[in-house]
Amino acid sequence: MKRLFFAFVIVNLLILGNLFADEVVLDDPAGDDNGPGTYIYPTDPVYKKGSFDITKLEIKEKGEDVEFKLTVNAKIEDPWNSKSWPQGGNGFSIQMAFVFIDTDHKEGSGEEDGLPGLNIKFEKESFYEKVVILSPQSKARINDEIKLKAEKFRDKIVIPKKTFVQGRSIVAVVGKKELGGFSPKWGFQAVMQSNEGYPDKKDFLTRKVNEYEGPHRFGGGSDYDCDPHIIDMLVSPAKGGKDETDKQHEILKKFKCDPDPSKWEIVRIPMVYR
Ligand SMILES: [Ca+2]
Ligand SMILES: [Ca+2]
Ligand SMILES: [Ca+2]
Repeated sequence: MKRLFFAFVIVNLLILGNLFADEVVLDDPAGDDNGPGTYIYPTDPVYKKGSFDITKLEIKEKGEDVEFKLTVNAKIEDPWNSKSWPQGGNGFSIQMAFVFIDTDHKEGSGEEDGLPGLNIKFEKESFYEKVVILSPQSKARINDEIKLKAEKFRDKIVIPKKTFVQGRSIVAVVGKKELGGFSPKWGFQAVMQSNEGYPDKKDFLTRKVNEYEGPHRFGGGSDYDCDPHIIDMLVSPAKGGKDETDKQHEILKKFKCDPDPSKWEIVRIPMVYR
């Protein structure tokens, strides 16, 4: 009897333990993988329908780690065989995503500018403290890119311990220490890009959005670097409703282009807070 009682207590503790492990689940509607509503995928057949369409971001505390699981609306493939790349890749090829995190939700506190090549800024209440990179590239390649193009962001960038694929999801495991802890009350924003192995000299492994799509270029934007180079993002309340598609389009349309770069206006994007 006593033994049975202890088994009962242990089972309950395990259940409670799981309840107390923090988790955030954010949904995104399908079919809004067109940025401000106009973007078109590159024409090469590797860019399969739905590959850049975020449907869910799950963030789970797991002991000393935090797991970021980003799901898209297509099976994730590795058409360029990333594991054969010079420094070895993570088993996918065309996607790259960034999870920006606002840990203090204080106006004006943190970094305002998105990483080079994204052409985005954050709203004043949502400047970020950390950004987790979900990339098929090796840690060595990402570190090389930081050195070349993103020194200013070095203390914000978090390269996962490991990144791998599970069906339609990219999973990244990050040390909690590197995030400075974990709280489900933090603000999160996942933006979808495409991994470009031969990026422009200022772009952080990102693929460009131009006026017209090409084999390896998104279309429906501008040839100047004034349009947001993100294909999909999260919007509050992150429940996956149709209203979130409209809101995303509205936010990402607010850029201005001009032959004179001093007249450009870059979009400002929000975070999602639970
Ligand atoms: Ca989506
Ligand atoms: Ca902040
Ligand atoms: Ca979206």
